[in-house]
Amino acid sequence: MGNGMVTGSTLARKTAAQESADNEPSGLIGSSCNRVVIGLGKTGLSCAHYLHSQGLPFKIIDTRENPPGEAECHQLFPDTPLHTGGFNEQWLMAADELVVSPGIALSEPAIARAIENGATAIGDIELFCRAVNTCSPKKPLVAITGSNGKSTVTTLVGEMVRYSGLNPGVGGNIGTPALDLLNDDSIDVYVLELSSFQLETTHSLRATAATVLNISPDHMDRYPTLVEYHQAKQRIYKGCGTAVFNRDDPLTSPLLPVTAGAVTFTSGSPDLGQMGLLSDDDGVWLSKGLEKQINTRQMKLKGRHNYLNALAALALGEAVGLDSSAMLEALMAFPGLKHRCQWLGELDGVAWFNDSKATNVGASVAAIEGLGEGLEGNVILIAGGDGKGADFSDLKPAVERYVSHLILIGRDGPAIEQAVIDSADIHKSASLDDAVGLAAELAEQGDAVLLAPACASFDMFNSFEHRGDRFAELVNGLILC
Ligand code: UMA
Ligand code: ADP
Repeated sequence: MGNGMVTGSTLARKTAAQESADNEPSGLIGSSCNRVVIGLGKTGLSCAHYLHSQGLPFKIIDTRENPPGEAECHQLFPDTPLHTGGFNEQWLMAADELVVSPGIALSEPAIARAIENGATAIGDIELFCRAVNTCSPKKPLVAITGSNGKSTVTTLVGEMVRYSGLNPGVGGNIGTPALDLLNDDSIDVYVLELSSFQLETTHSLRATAATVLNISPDHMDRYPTLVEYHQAKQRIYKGCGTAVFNRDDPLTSPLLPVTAGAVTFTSGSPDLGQMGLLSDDDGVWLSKGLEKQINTRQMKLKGRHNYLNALAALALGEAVGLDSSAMLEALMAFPGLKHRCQWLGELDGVAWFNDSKATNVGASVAAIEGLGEGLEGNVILIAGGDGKGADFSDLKPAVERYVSHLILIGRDGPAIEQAVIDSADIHKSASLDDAVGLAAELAEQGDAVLLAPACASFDMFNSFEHRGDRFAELVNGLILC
């Protein structure tokens, strides 16, 4: 990981201004608060529903000409002032509180000016936390962030809750806006995936258990350096009960002292009472201290990165009081998520894997190493797309070690080529369809063809799902014909 520029001491030098930005805002909740919701996507719409249900007035701005939630907004909240196609400076400068959607940066000049003018910036997760924190009794809340593995761990913890006979409310960045979960009274435990964007505007989280799974560069088109991205992720630990962090990745360790518990997980041997991996003649075991809990052969999730995800999920589950045997049952049954190192099939001794969700370098490296370690042959890697300003040099060691042919697609293919030059045979394809055809020609028995692009998909597809589905369709076409 080429993130050596960030160290504990760099990050310890937090300025007074940053500290004060971390303080909880007063939470203007009365109807006299001049509130503007920014964004009318999934998040903005969920905020509108929530504020409306609370009888709190608000205006909405979306810079898009036709934001996705516009029709629903007109229909359900016809009296709510809506401004589309740009910012409304007048509304912003008069605002006390901005409820900013994660897709909009706080550094956006119009928003920065309003904050400078005294407006408080919050997000949907802050509204959610204010509501949950004032409920009695307060329901347990598990909060999960990290550069990679968030959705896997969030889903797995949700399953662990379910196997424990409780009702999980799974949401946040994974898809269902957190505020929508408040409509379901039957939820026993909230399990939230939180992005760095959502954490930036969250001040009152106080999760029962929180984790930063790992940190590697991502969203470098939104953050000036890794320091700001790291600081946003660290906000998840604020006021948490148990902090669960990765002993192998110092950037995940809480910057500020954690008042309650802390549990670490590692791919090495665990310390007493901590989570880690122990090996013996029977293979690799997920373990708590010296206690072997489950052999990885009993799990459907594969790859060292997924064993770390499972360790984190077990620690989070324990922190909210889940039953250990129910958690292990959930783990044994969990098949993993689509588009994450998903095995598609085998043809002439060549296995095909869809890891379209590898939208950053860290995820691609984990997939290449996870697959490469167990292969007779080599990895044929298909990569490229919209690199989001990433530095691709961290791909080089994994490519050098495990990849025989690298097939590049998309806008940032040339940037990847520059970064890994001479590490593998490099080919360029004009489309994913061509790349799959070429991979089929190049692959030899014992090889694996892996789509792990290290890039977002938006230059060629609507989403990573669209890209992964097309890949699966092409591979199925090969295998079936
Ligand atoms: N946008 C504008 N103008 C606006 C508002 C938004 O141009 O005024 C653009 C944004 O730049 C972005 C798009 O519209 O390109 C969507 O932004 P949004 O904030 O309206 O997004 P939502 O539809 O509310 O979805 C968000 C998360 N999206 C982002 O953070 C970009 C979803 O995560 C999340 O599932 C949803 O809230 C529910 O919580 C998606 C995501 O890509 C999956 N997340 C990033 C990631 O995982 O890497 C962080
Ligand atoms: P996120 O929600 O953080 O994007 P996902 O669970 O959807 O995480 O996985 C995203 C990508 O990261 C996939 O390519 C997956 O194979 C990879 N991945 C999953 N867990 C880890 C991990 N612990 N470390 C590195 N990469 C991981």
